[in-house]
Amino acid sequence: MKTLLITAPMPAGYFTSAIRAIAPDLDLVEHRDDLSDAELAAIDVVAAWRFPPGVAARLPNLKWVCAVSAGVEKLLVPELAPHVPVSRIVDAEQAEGIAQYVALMALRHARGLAGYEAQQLRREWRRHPVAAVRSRVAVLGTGAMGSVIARLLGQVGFEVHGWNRRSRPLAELLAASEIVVCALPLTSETEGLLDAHAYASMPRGGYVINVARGAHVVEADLIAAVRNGHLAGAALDVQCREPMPADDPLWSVPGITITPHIAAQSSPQTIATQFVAGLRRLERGETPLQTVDRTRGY
Ligand code: OXD
Repeated sequence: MKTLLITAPMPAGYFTSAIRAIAPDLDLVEHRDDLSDAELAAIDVVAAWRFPPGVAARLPNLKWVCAVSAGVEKLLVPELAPHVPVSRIVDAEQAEGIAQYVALMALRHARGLAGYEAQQLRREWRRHPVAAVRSRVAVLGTGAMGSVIARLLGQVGFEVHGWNRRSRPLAELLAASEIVVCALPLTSETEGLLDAHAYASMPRGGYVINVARGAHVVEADLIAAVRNGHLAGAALDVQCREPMPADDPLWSVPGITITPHIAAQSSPQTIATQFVAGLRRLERGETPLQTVDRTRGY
């Protein structure tokens, strides 16, 4: 079977080497914009982060799409033939890494570290009352990522409440949460969930941590809520525009910390191992593992 790798912005070479190391027999093609219709018609499988516009419609013999990521929303394009299964990567190490990032940002906020960093810049040695962290945190998403995040936050002292689409109304939980963590899949139901209404529901001084997808957050509303002092700030590992351009207004909002989608990554080796296992199943006529429900979006 012939596999097309579409991994940008990560160079495909990392994945090609990792796959070749465990399955040298596989026929791999790295995506280029000038691939012809005949070259695309010969593709059986795609391993990808996102489909470039129009490519999914030019793959008449496609049998499987394997995301090189935990989230698959960039692959669920309307042109993708409905019978093609889509799998995702499930990586316990990645979930742990994301949970560590969330704990870091939640503790940094709850322990007031930004204030001490500002004091240091002023060479000011000043103590303030301090207590062990007990803040209430809402973790939106109770799946593979959300559950690991919730467990680690609980271990370091936060009072954690998970939320998913079957839970109580979101506004009610937000009103009782000093910190809100977004670990949801991006679907038509969750896009823009964290908007002006959601921020207004949170208590004054609230803090938002997003490790899911930029589009969960209405960025203009977040900036307004932080600039007007209702929210203390946010840590955004994901943004609506990635890579985030230098003129993006999010860069310069005091209280908002930006990181470039690095909360955690699956290694090319882990992705290669799961991809090859799925491909071997496909070759035996079986369905690959970790397929998503395409109508639900995760
Ligand atoms: C993701 C990933 O889905 O990095 O963001 O796996």
